[in-house]
Amino acid sequence: MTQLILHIVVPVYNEKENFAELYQTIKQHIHTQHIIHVVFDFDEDNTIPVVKRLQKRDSRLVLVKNRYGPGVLNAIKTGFHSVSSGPCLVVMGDVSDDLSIVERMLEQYRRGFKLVCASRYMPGGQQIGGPLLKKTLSRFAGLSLHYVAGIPTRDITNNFKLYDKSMLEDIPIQSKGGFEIAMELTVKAFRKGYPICEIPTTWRDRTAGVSRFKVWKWAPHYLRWYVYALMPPRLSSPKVSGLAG
Ligand SMILES: Nc1nc2c(ncn2[C@@H]2O[C@H](COP(=O)(O)OP(=O)(O)O)[C@@H](O)[C@H]2O)c(=O)[nH]1
Ligand SMILES: [Mg+2]
Repeated sequence: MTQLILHIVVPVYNEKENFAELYQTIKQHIHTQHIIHVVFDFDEDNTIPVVKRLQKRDSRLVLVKNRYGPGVLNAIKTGFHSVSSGPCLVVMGDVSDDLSIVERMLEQYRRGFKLVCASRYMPGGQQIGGPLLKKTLSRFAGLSLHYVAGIPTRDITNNFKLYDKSMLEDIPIQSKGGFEIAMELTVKAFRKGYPICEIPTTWRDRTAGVSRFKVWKWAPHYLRWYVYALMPPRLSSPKVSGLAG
C-alpha cells in the first residue's frame, strides 16, 4: 500500500505575525507525512521571508504564487492545482483552525470519506470571537442546510476541510467571490453522491493581523450556493454508499 501524503494548502495575505506559529502547530499535531503549500498573491507579501527562513530546514514547505490572479478564492484554487493526488487540507494562515483534529480527519479519509468537514456547529464544536453578523449568518446557513437540505455537515461555510483531489477534479468551480468556495464544493460533492462527514472543531478568531473577510461584498455569492443547495437536485445518484459515520 502506498504511503499517504497529506497536502496542506494555506492561502496567505501578509501573515508574518502568524505563520511561524501556524507552522509549529502543524508540526505539533500532524504526524502523517505532509507537504505545506503556502499560496501568496504578490512578491512583497510579508509572509514570504518567514516561510523562506523555515524552508532552510524543511524542503516540504513550498511557496506557490497565486496563478489565477489576486484574492483568496484564486489562492485556494491555485493550491488545489499544485496538488497531484490524495488528501488536500485547506487551513487558514491566521491560526484560527484547531489542527489537533487533523489526524482524526485523515482517519475518516482513510475510511473512504472524500470530504471531511471541520464543524463548529455540531455538538462539541465551538466558535470563539469574530464578528457577530458573520457568525450568525454562517451558523444559520450551516444548520438550515443540514436540517432542510440534508447536507451532511452542520458547518458548510467553514473552509477548514479535507478534500480528496480526485473528487476536486470532478467538480468544476464556479465561485466568483472568496470563501464561498467551501460551500460550493460541499453542495456539489453532496449532489454527486460523494461520502461526506464532519468532526467537531473549535475556531478562534485571529489575535494578530487583519481579517480580509468581506461580509457584504461576498453575501450574494454565499446566497447563490445557499439557494442552489435548497433547489431539488437534478438527476444525482449516490456514487458510494454504506460508509458508517
Ligand atoms: N492569498 C490570499 N490569501 C488571503 C487573502 N485574503 C485572506 N487570505 C488568507 O485567508 C486566510 C483567512 O483570511 P481572513 O482574512 O482571516 O478571513 P476570516 O478568518 O474569515 O476573517 C488567512 O490565511 C489569510 O491570510 C487574499 O486576498 N489572498
Ligand atoms: Mg481569520
